[in-house]
Amino acid sequence: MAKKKTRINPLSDMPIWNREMETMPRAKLQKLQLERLKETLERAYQCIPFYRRLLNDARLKPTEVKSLADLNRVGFTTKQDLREHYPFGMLTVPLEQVVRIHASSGTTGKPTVGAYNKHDLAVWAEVMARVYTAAGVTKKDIVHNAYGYGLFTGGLGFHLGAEKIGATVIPMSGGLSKRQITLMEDFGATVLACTPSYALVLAETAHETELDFRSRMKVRVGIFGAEPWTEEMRQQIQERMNLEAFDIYGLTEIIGPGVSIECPEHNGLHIAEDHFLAQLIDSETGETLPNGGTGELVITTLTKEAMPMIRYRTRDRVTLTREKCACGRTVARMSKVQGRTDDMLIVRGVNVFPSQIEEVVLGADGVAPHYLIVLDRPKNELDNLEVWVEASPELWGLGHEAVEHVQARIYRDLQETLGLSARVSVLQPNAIQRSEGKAKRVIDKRELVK
Ligand code: DLL
Repeated sequence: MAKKKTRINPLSDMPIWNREMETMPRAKLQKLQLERLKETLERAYQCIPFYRRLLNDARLKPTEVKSLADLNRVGFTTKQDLREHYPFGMLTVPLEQVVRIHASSGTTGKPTVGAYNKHDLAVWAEVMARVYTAAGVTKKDIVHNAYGYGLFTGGLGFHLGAEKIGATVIPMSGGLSKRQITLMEDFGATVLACTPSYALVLAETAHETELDFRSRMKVRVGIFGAEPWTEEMRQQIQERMNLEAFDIYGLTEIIGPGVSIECPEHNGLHIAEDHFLAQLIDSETGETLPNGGTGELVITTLTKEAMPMIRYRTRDRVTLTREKCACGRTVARMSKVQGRTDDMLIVRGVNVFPSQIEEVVLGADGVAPHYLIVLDRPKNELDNLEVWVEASPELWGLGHEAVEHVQARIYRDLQETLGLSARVSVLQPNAIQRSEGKAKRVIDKRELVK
């Protein structure tokens, strides 16, 4: 895990929202997890036929669970399972006890549903309070929340946590970027919450309106997540916005944002392990991987009531460690998401992760941090990989030769990193469409051609 130097406050000054839970000795934490696991399994077994089957197949009665390792005998829950039980087949409570529904739009088929009873909303507020506190946010802060409000969990999840810690929250949602900049300045926002790609759009909008973000804005903390982003992207955002950027992770199926968050060490994201039991598996074999390994993150909720998840396959690839962090937290830490197991592109037989391309593109001089990966398969030909990047206005101003030079450089770097050649196009500024939420970085036309 790459360690970041930027730190605004010394660690010793950093409060921890729930010191008891976040710094609990591991043996004690595991005992608590086991207790909660048994309760969750019992609840799921009694109320949800799908889980009763899963546990019966593993010949495991919830009352017979003796250790956390027993869970390894149980099969997985996948997105497909949720789809088959859409919309409310995974509820343990009657709908009248459900007070909130969220959903995330998938690329195919029906959305994935998340349902909460009152207790679940309290859990969510608690883990989001930990998120803010880990990022150094307090009730004195003004949180500009530009995550989308609505079915997406980002907006309301960040809203809930900000209210829990007593901060002032501006419920902006996404879009209308110029207005966002104006209000951020007028209201004196000190915290920005949005996707990393939208943070860059806001930085750019400020630049276009000739507002010097670095000197005019009071924003000192950014809490960015919901999509993969690299260390290079973090550098760009921190540089342009003069803030400390924290990575936050979460997913609708588990609770929304708040599953894990970086602390000022920036050395992995702390998982709220008293609520979410994290395991790592080899996504090919399904085998559990040891501490320190890299694989697919699998999560079992320990306190969610309305819609518990048992061994949910996130498809997110991370490294997991359980070593104590210098900040004092003892809970497991995951690396930045290194990609999704279903994100991997196979180009001419070579495995390519979009994050590898992002690292090269954002590490290059003279280009803006916006890019698009386009895949095509012309009839009877090999896959065609194109990477579109935008020139910075400065580079564009230098003319054709300078642009070609940068293009050739990126081409060489990509060839070295990926082991295959990609056609690189450095385009004029603003040529690539901006996003207000999760950025779409890959256009795979191969599926359309088939
Ligand atoms: O994206 C929840 C969220 C909202 C997280 C706001 C953080 C901030 P979904 O829409 O269900 O939920 O998408 C979940 O997004 O499985 C990951 O693949 C990806 N993802 C979420 N956070 C990160 C992150 C929200 N920090 C899916 N880095 C997950 C990389 C992330 N990928």
